[in-house]
Amino acid sequence: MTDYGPLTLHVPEPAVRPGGTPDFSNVKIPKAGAVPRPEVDVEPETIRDLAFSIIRVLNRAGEAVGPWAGLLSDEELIEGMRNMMTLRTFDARMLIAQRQGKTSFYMQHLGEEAISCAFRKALSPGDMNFPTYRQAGLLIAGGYSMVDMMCQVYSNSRDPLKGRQLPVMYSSKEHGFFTISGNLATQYVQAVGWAMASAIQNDTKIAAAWIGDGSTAESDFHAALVFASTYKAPVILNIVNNQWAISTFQGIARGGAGTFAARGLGFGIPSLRVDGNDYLAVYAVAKWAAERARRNLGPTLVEYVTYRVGAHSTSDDPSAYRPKTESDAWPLGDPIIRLKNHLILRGAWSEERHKQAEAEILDTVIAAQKEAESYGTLHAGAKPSAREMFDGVYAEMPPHLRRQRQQAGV
Ligand SMILES: Cc1ncc(C[n+]2csc(CCOP(=O)(O)OP(=O)(O)O)c2C)c(N)n1
Ligand SMILES: [Mg+2]
Repeated sequence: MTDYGPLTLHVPEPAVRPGGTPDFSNVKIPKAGAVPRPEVDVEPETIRDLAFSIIRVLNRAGEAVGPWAGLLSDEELIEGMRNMMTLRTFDARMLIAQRQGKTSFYMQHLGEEAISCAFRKALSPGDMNFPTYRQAGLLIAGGYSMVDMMCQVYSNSRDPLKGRQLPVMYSSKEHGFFTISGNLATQYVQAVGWAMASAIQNDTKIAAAWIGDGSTAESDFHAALVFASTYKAPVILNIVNNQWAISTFQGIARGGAGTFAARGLGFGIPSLRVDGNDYLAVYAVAKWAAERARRNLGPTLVEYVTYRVGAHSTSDDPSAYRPKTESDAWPLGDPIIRLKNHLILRGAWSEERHKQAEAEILDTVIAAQKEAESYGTLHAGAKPSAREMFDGVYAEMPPHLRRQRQQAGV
């Protein structure tokens, strides 16, 4: 008879704790330009390696190299730069506004700006994103009004969502930005369903699903992959791996898969990993995946490897669970500095132009903020009318709601 010992449970542990020395030796980083660029109609099983590598364009010297480079002009890159700088400035102002009590809550993108800003460029009018709270770059880069965004954050009288949503949970059908749901991973099933509907109607529009590393542990993520792979839905399945899910490190949701991109392989879905702090690489991969969807070749799964530099939200204090200097040790650098260095090397930008752009952008964001605040903030000025809370749910208001509205006297 075999003598079995007691069973034990494996609980993955982060490499370091607060006070320790940051360690990213688990993030294997290939040289920029090293990963091949397959044709979009490639057989998925022939590119399985791409789920375990990292597609990179910008090298340490700031040059754009390899088969994924060469897609964007100076003007387009400068526009991308300004979009990322605008998002960072918008975040900084809203963070202060939260500390001043002008809103109850805010969530920043610090370090992740390249992902939503560059991805937006790969989409066409009519395509639909199903975003989480960390893709406001889709709106900024898509030309949505910053005043409207701020009014939503302030839940004021001009809030397009009338105070019904948590701050930062924007919605704009016209800008391809489906209403954010706080229930994580629901975005995946909804995006795949929307993409299937587009195909059923023989339309040409594609969808983009968004999820964080931690949220891939939800069953909705896996259910969505079944439908996407079976029906070859025209959808881009984005996973933003920023290393953290509030205080939980990415190793918990990733488990034994090696990478998040590897999750797609079991479904036969082409799965790529990309340097999420490299504007050029994010754009090139998003464009590749969008092309596959448009040519009716089916879904693509993309893992963006990045780092959440800021706190999870204004309700979080990361010093309780990770070393304070961890973001400085992140080996893929800062997306704005990397694009800035590249543009300077191309002769299309300079330190002076960068400073000037920073000042101009700050002025624009402050002007938007002043206008938004003239319509009220959380505790001051005008608010959405209480009467409106009864609107917009039913085509015809049922009697019990009419009664409640009368009782409220609004
Ligand atoms: C279904 C569900 N479970 C839990 C939460 C609470 N929650 C909000 S954000 C978050 C962490 C998500 O981390 P990740 O998916 O990595 O995204 P990130 O915040 O890093 O962008 C959790 C657990 C939620 N909103 N929805
Ligand atoms: Mg995360």
